[in-house]
Amino acid sequence: MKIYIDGTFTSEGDAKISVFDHGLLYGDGVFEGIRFYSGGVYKLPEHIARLYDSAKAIHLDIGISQDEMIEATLATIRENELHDGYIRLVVTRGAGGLGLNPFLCEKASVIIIASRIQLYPEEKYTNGLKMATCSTRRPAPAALSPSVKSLNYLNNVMAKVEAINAGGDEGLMLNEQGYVAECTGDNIFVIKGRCISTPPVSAGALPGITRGAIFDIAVSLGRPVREEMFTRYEIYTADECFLTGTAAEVIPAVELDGRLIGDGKPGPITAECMKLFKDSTISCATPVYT
Ligand code: PXG
Repeated sequence: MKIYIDGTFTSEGDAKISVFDHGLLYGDGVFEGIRFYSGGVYKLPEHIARLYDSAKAIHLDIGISQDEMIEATLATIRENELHDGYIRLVVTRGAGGLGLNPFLCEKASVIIIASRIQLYPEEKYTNGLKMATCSTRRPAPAALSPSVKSLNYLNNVMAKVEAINAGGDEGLMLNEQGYVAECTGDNIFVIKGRCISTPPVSAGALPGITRGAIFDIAVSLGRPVREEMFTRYEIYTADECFLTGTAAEVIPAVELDGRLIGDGKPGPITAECMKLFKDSTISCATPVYT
């Protein structure tokens, strides 16, 4: 694999950054995970806009324009001659001193890695995931906005550890008030009767790109998504539940904390959303090869 670092392609073995980079020392930086399907990058401008919003929020000057970032992303896929896969954009604060002050870092570093990702085995898309509630809460907005996709994912990593130790595939994360926020790397949707609901961003959810795609799909199904606060009760008693994320795409969740959701099988609206999402991956793409 060829890795893009600050405008240059390097072979995987030679792709290295400074041990003084504040991305490593303090988790000081931002990232994006993006999919490409059949030579088209899914919702590329949306992902790049979110990356620049995350950077703005942490007072990080990426140093290149959004258009240049789009071109660099496409160039990395071309360089590796890929048609289907996953692309990780990482922007670090850059090399600085052994002190927090980010203004002493000379300039941000941009790293682009094209690869593959399979988060869950195929069987989980057919039979659904098991979730466990984590005692690790989403950070309060006054600590670090949950909308920032920062390199500091330790909170999510700790929640994932809890979920796995509890025998779950994915961990449900609550906010400080005990309302459902999202999962460790995915947004969550519940369906009850004709209603599809998901927590608002203000509950601690990342404004997921896949989440946004489901909003459009739900409108096309004549049942727009309701953004509302809910607790675990609404998941235990839901008819259906599914998770969304770039890596996971749309995946059914059939159990939470030992309770079956609905009849414990993926439901029909989930199946419809999975199918319509697959269709949308082709129609919302920026071509890599023209
Ligand atoms: N919530 C969080 C905390 C995330 O990190 C999502 C929701 C879904 O957002 P998108 O825009 O992808 O629909 C994410 C994204 C992983 C992994 O390895 C997870 C994400 C991205 C890349 C890798 O689990 N999560």
